[in-house]
Formats: sequence, structure tokens, C-alpha cells
Amino acid sequence: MATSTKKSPENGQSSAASVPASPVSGNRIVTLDEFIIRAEKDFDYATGELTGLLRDIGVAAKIINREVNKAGLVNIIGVANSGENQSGEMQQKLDVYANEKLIECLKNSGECCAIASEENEDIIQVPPIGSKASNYVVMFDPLDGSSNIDVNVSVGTIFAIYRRKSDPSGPATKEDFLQAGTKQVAAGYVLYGTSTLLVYTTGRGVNGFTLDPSIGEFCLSHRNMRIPENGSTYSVNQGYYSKFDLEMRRYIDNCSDQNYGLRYIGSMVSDIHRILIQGGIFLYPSTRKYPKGKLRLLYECNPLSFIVEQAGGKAMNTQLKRVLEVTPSELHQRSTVAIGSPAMVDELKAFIERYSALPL
Ligand code: AHM
Ligand code: MG
Repeated sequence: MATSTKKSPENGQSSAASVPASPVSGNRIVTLDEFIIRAEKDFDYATGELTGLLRDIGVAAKIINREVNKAGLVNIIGVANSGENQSGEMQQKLDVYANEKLIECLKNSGECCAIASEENEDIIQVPPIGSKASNYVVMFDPLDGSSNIDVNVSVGTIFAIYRRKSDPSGPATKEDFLQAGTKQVAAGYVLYGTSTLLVYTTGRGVNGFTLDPSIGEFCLSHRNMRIPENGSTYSVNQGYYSKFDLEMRRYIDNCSDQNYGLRYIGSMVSDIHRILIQGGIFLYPSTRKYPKGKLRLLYECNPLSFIVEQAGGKAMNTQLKRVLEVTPSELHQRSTVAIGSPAMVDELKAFIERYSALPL
């Protein structure tokens, strides 16, 4: 039976397992919108803003999904060499398109006061609509793994929502975005895969919704997701093996010795989604090219760590610090990361402690 933990907006997170107190019943279809509205009732201080933001992101995800799905058709249905085609926008790179759509959807409703995107150097102010001052900021990676689009491999959108720290009567500031991941009020991802899925958490467990193209709605399909305690696959770009630190090479050797399977899609959302369902560990350690790791703390590591922790998993960087407790100093800060089944993250931790030459 579902449990309820009433919370103020200041402490947007609780321990993992709770689901909305207003349960959704039986086999009937529960849409994302319905689920969000029901869940909102469990927050004492809910004003509808967070609900509105999640709905905006859901709408943008449907638009992005439509374009991603026909990406291979661009050259067929576009007007040859004219620079234009029937949608006008399809010839843009899809990550630029996804970025614009998310910004547009969020600006239209005015439910957030500012946006930060992996695609934009600086924060984007969202002008208030009427007298409504918003309390939230949103950050996202609009199309993660976009280099995979050309070869028809799954890509994803990742997002995180925080309460602003600055005075709501003035413009948002960079400090509103430079908050530790523990301050996330909500986070999620959209996976444009064999089917399109939206998975999100508001700090009270994780739920997933599959897009039913026949009705154009995300429908609850993965209720209260829990990551397996252990797994038998590891996910890392093993091509960089010789560029990894000793402790990481020893851990990978151990994975091989133990006959763990190697699964690496090269789209973080897809790799994390598989691990959430089947168990396993995802790694992006430092390499010679990316000494601080490749992935972005704000747009990739924090939201996916929040989701995995809420599903019962663990997420740390290779300095063994919990990812969500790192206080960012830059919008586009990179981080090393190890995310996944708790037993596997603990096993990696033991290897790092044993083999690391660096003081931890
Ligand atoms: P992107 O945001 O430029 O798409 O880069 C992030 C992606 C992740 O989805 C994926 O895990 C990683 O880059 C793959 O990197 P690599 O090709 O170095 O293994
Ligand atoms: Mg990315």
C-alpha cells in the first residue's frame, strides 16, 4: 500500500520507497498528467508550479519524440537544397531543435524563472507571465547521446528542477543553479527508444510512463521502480581502458574475471535505464582527455543519480563522494561517475580504496 510523507518545499527529498498516497488503481490507464496531479495533493505546500513544470516537460518530450522518430526521413521529405522543408525546423540539428522546444515550452507557461541547458553557455531568464513570480529553475540536457541519432540508436532528454535561492521578486542568478544535487525537487529523463519512456522522481520513489502513440499520452507503465541490489553487467567505454587510472583498470579486470557482461550503448540515459531495470553499474571515470570526467554534473550526473538513489541505488564520483553532495562551482562542471546497483557501487568503492594511489 502506498505511503505518504508530507514535506515542505525546502526539503524536497525523502527516503526512497514512498509513492503517492493517492494510489492509482487496477488496470485502467493512468496518464502522466493524472498521476502528477494526484501526487501534487501529497505536498502540503504545493502551488501547482511543479505540476505545471512536469507537464511542460512532458509536452516538449512529445514534440521532440515526433522529430527524433522521423530523423531518418529528413532528406526524403525535405525540399532538396532549398534550405527549407515542410516543418522549417527539421533541418536543424536535432539537439538544437530539442533545446529550442524545451525552452519554448517552459517559457510559454512561465512556471519557472530561469533555465540552464547543456547547449547554452549562460542561464536563460524566463520573463514572468503577468504578476506570477516563479520559485523554480530548470536545467536539462535536451538530447543526450545525440551523436547516436545518425545510426538510429536511442537518445534521451535529462532534466532537473530546483527551488530558486534568490529573491523571487528579482531575476534568477547563477547561484540558483549552483546547488548540490540533494536540493533537487524533481528530476527525470525521457528515453527515445524502442518505445518512448518518461521516468521521473520528486524524491518519493521513481515512476515510469510509456508514450502511447495512439492517444498521444504518457501512460503509467513502471510503478515504483526499484533497482536490483546487485547485477551482472558493467557499462563503461572500455576502449579507454589504457587511459584509466590503475584502480579502475583493476576493477574492470575483476568484472571480466567474474564473467560480468559488458553493455555500453554510449547513450547515458539508455545505459542507466537498463541498469535501473536489470541491475548493473555505469562508469565514466577520468581519462587523459577528460581528467575530471566527461559527463556534466548539473545536466547528467545529478538528475540520474537522484533517480537511481530514489530507486534504491547508489551514485558516487571516483573520489568516493556521493554525487548529490558535491556543491557545483560552474554551470558546465564535469564529474566522474559510478552509478548503479548498491552492491556493485560498494564493490567498486572497495577497489578504489585498495588500489588508489591518490589520497582520498
Ligand atoms: P553528449 O551530452 O555530448 O551527448 O555526451 C554524453 C554522452 C553520454 O550519453 C554517454 O554516456 C557518453 O557521452 C559517451 O561518451 P563516450 O563516447 O566517450 O563513451
Ligand atoms: Mg549529454
